[in-house]
Amino acid sequence: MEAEKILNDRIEKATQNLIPLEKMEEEYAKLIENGAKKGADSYTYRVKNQTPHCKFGEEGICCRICTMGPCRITAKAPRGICGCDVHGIVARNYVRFTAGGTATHSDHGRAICHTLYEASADGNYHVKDPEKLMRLAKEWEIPTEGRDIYDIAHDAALIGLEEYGKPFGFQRFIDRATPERKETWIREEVAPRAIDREVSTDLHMTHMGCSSEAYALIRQALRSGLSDGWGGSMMGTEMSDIMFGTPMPIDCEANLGTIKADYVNIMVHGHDPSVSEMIIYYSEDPEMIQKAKDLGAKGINVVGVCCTSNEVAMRHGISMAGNFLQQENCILTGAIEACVVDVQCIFPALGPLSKCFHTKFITTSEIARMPESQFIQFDPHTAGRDAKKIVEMAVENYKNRDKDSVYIPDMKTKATVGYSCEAIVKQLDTVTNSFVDEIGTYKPLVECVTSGVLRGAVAMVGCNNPRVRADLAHISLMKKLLKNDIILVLSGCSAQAAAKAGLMCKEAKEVCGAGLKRVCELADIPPVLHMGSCVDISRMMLLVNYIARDWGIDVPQLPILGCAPEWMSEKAVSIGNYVVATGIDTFLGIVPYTSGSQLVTDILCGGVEDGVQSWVGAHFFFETDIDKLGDMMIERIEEKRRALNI
Ligand code: BF8
Ligand code: SF4
Repeated sequence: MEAEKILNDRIEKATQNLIPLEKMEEEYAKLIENGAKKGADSYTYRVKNQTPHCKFGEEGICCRICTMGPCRITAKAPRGICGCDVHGIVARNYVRFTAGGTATHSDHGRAICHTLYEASADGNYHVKDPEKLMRLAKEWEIPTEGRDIYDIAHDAALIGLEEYGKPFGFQRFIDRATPERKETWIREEVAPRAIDREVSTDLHMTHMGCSSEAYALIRQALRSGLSDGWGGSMMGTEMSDIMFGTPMPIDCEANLGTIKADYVNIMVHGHDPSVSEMIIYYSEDPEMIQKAKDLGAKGINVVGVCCTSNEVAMRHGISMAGNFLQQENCILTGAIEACVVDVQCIFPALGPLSKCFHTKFITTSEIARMPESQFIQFDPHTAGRDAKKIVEMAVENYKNRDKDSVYIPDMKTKATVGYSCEAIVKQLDTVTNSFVDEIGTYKPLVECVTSGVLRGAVAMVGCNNPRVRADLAHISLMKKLLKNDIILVLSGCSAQAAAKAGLMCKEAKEVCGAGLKRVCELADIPPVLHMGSCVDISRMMLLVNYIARDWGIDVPQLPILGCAPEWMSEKAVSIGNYVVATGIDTFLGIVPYTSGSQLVTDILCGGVEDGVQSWVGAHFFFETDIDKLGDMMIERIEEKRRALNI
């Protein structure tokens, strides 16, 4: 009786935390309607104006890389003016799309290295995880004996920066992969060299009159992706952990209900934690809080959007107001005093939108300059002063809020976030207590999979995209996989989709199959593990390689898949390339601009003998029917299990 009561209580608690998508959509529609009265635009209106999309663009068959064009491939015109065929054009476009993503993630990593280079005991930025720094120093053979921690940090930052342009060899981080992966990459000529070199090679190969052979181009797309996942992104993750702390499980809240009516609200949005960390620091400054109180607010509330949200949630428990397609909704509440952005995934719409309210839209990076914003350039030397100024501006702006036009939907869920590799190992240690080496052991997890208690794992990542109902693909897929005892690791906007729906809390075990539920109880974890922002997909790559090491099999044999059901950005294609090249089958719910070439599709999706499958042991799957995509993933996991005789 008692057990039954406990179970009922749990289910009740879990369902309270699960907000149905329909309820969320009703609230978003209300916000858009209220906003329209103030002249606010919304992506939902703009989508209508842009539909139907250009078919040539969608299929990737338009080439505009020289001014003899643009050339568009049709039945009547099967070649461009230079003679390039459709496969060359589609593959070149694919490489250029990848280059955008690789450059973006990697430049983020570079910026973090620069910040670490400027860190000092009495400066704006510090070393918060000296142990991680020491591990990296050992890996990179940086002398540590008797040296000041900041001297070691500067050496690490410098070596990190040199990875971008070193003239010879491969990227250092590929030594972290299993020997089999490294050998495969070198054998297949996709091992990444200097990070910037791969982006240059992308652009050089795709210049007019260079490569037009699809196989060679797709190979380069993989190499470019690898220079992101095992280069620039990993650099971003590593140096951020050293400076801001390696994430450990922490509770937070999610969705628009985390914006507080009687507080000064500051929304941090973008990707680079160097900005948001400083804003948080000053939002906790007693002088600032007193100022807010003097103006009638109860205090200062910081909320996050997009990957910045992941960065600050997993290190400080800051609320996740939402993901990519939620950014306008936040401003539409009328309760945001300042929207502070750094780089990537920021709608240019936010400038004009903020003008419909009292919101100050503040840009902070020369990389992301936007009309109708106030630009305050962030720099490691002046970051403290600038952040203080921004927080002060937000506080003072509270008095300009039109309280009658505030509408904050009453939607808020609990989430537990911050499962870095270090955190996962620590959690597993509580189950087995078996210290092996500095990396730790994932053997208990392997045992759960080999015994069949867990069927496998899926890394679900990526954006929202108005091509599908926002979050629907994420949430429905997650529920389906959880029910089938497949554990999930999440990052990027997929993570916030889960958190908003209430799937990222421990009570969500109630929606899982019996095996996964048992694992969650034993290890005291949610069934959906938050691993961070999009650059933190590098954490997932390490996790998968460590699991392969502890299992004693190759990565492509693992019943582990990648999935991006609602992706939209160039970064996502770069990610897809390195996830596949790491040996992990990757399932996409949005088709890249490749459908114009059957050959390119086949090379990517295992349809030809000589393609990514034969090169790296994994391939892409494209399927826009999300239910079908879920079935395909479950079947693929079972297929891998059968091959392993488990
Ligand atoms: O890098 S998941 S919408 S926020 S691109 Fe952007 Fe996509 Fe979100 Fe982070 Ni990743
Ligand atoms: Fe046309 Fe060739 Fe120039 Fe492309 S490179 S625009 S296909 S002529």
